[in-house]
Amino acid sequence: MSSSVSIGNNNGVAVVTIDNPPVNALSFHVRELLMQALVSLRDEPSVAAIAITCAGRTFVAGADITEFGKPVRQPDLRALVAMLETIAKPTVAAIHGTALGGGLELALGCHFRVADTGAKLGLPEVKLGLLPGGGGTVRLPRLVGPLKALSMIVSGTPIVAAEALADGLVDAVFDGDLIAQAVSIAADMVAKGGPFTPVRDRNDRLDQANLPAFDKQAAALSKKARGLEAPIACAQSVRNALTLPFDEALAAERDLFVKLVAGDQSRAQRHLFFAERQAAKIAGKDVVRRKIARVGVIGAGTMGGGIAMAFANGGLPVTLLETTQEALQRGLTTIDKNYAVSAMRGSLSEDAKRQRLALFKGSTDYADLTDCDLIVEAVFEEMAVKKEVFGRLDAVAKPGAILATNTSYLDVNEIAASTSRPQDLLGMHFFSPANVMKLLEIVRADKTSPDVLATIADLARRIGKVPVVVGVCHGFVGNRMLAARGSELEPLLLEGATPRQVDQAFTDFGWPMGPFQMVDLAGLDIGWRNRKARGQTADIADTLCEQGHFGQKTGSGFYRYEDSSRTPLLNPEVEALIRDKAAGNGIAPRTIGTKEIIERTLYPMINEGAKILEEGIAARASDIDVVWVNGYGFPVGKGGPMFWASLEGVDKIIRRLDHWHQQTGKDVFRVAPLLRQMAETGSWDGAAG
Ligand code: 3H9
Repeated sequence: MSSSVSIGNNNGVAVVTIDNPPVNALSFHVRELLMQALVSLRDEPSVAAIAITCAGRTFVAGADITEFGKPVRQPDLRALVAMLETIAKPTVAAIHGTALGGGLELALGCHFRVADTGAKLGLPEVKLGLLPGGGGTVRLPRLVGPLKALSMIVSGTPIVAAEALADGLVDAVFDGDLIAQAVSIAADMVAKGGPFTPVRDRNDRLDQANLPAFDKQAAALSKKARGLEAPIACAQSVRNALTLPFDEALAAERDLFVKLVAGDQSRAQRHLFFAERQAAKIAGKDVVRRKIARVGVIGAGTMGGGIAMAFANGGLPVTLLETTQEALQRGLTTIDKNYAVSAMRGSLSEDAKRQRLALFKGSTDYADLTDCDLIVEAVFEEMAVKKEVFGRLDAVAKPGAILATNTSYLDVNEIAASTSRPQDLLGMHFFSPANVMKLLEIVRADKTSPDVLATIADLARRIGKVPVVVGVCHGFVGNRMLAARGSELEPLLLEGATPRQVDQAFTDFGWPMGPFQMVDLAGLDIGWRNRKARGQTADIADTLCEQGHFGQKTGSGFYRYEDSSRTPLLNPEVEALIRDKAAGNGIAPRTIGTKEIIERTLYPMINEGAKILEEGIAARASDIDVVWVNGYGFPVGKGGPMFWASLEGVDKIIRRLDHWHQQTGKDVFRVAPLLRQMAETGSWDGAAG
């Protein structure tokens, strides 16, 4: 038999091993061979029991995602699991690594499941815009109960082996030789004698009395779905397990799966799955990475503190540097408080909190950075200040240390040129709060060496970030496109829209918040400072700043905030200011619809994305999508701006941009040649990068 499925025999217990690197996905050839193997073992008198296990680093991590959207080739996963359940001999799944999606569904077809202590088990299909389509929604509740199944399936978050044991998902957890343990359990079951009940027939945890509690939890989870169909379908399907006979619930799960897998949302989320992995691949696989054992962070403010926490969360020791003892103490106290809050909320154990805090070393002396392999600067956003910092670093950092700037806008080439080692310098643009936000823009300067880029991309994944390499320009990928997105916001207000209406259009689209809420949260002063530095103005926002309205931190911005609450309230003064400014500019207010708000903000942003690709600032359109979904909350169900452009229709986008360009002459509406090419060829290829 082919090496992707092999059979061994251990005193009457057949051991079926799946070997389909890298993650043992259930591709067609694996399903076909597995089916043949199981049928032959079912009918083979000398085999008393069957154990299913995997070679390599993990148990089956799911169906093969690359097969979705193509015609299904039989046997499909459902047929495989149904076949497993016809076997009267005891069947045992031996789980190491991750049993995810179709992998866990396969294991649910077995009578017993045993796991390695380090194993994780889950049904993450929802993250791909799907629901478990191999019977997971109807079998899992039979083992762990409907409430637990609901939370696992709607969140998609895997649980660890110990939790799986406590919940009844696995029957035993072992350290050491897992296969030997699985064989031993199978042999014990043979000795004990059957019949063995398949999971489909275990109904004791499906108590109808749980329905009200279930519906309450499902309603709470659905509220958070923000327009995504998959979480709702997941909840519905688990409910079916509780209210319908097994076969009917299974058929309903299938129908929901078929609908979701063909839909735009799942296509978008699958696109993002591969886009994130693609973005993390830096050219030059064979490049030798530098060793990063200790990190230095300069600046213990909000950004520096968050960056330091991000490294500590990834298990790296951090030296945190400030100019004064007081500033350092303030920064360390904030870090302490942040971890205390996580511990209080239960997302971090007391032990883990202590371990993380033990990784911090504070200092006010640059000489203490000499043992750092990477030093990240997070000081005030001004070129002169940055240059001074790097001048000092140049003098103390050890040879080969990587130097990084966390600038959001400044020219990284200019910063690199101010050191004697530009090949070791790059940008690491974290997003606030840096310990939470997943995006890391890695800014490649002209002289950054390939091994520095590759080292930082690997490090980013090690600390749980999603890295994207970008080139040098004002604002890199994210903030440059953010400026394009914002270019029509004030004109929209002057023409008659309100901040609330614009924000509502954004949240209806699926953004977590609208642009005016966002600017109130971040502080209007940040954009004001930026505009002043570039000689730009914004009629309304500048006036608000001149009057001291910086947003949430001052209790008023585009909205009002009462008693340090974060709830945005209508601000009649701002509405009056807008009407005043409009009158001053001779603009008569008109009714502006949601569609116009979305088009005038998102189309220029896509156009800017095309320009960014032309210039080689981003290497792929999918990299831009990864930036926007992970750094700015672009709705995952729409796949990022460049993916969404295709859904929206590139022709239509161009027509509108051309029209606005003719009307206003604004550069932001000048259609990028690559956007026109995209309309003709359906591909973003041909970008400079
Ligand atoms: C499902 O099961 C549906 C069923 O309910 C119903 C069916 C009818 N397929 O992430 P990594 C590739 S839906 C194809 O870098 P890690 C990945 O693209 C599925 N390919 O490694 C990458 O390729 P490359 C439910 C897959 O160690 C390589 O493997 N399951 C799949 O950081 C390494 O991946 C999931 O959603 C796949 N299923 O993380 C689990 N998975 O090297 C999805 C991975 O060419 N997978 N690849 O770039 C994961 O979460 C992570 O890959 C895992 C390993 C945690 C397993």
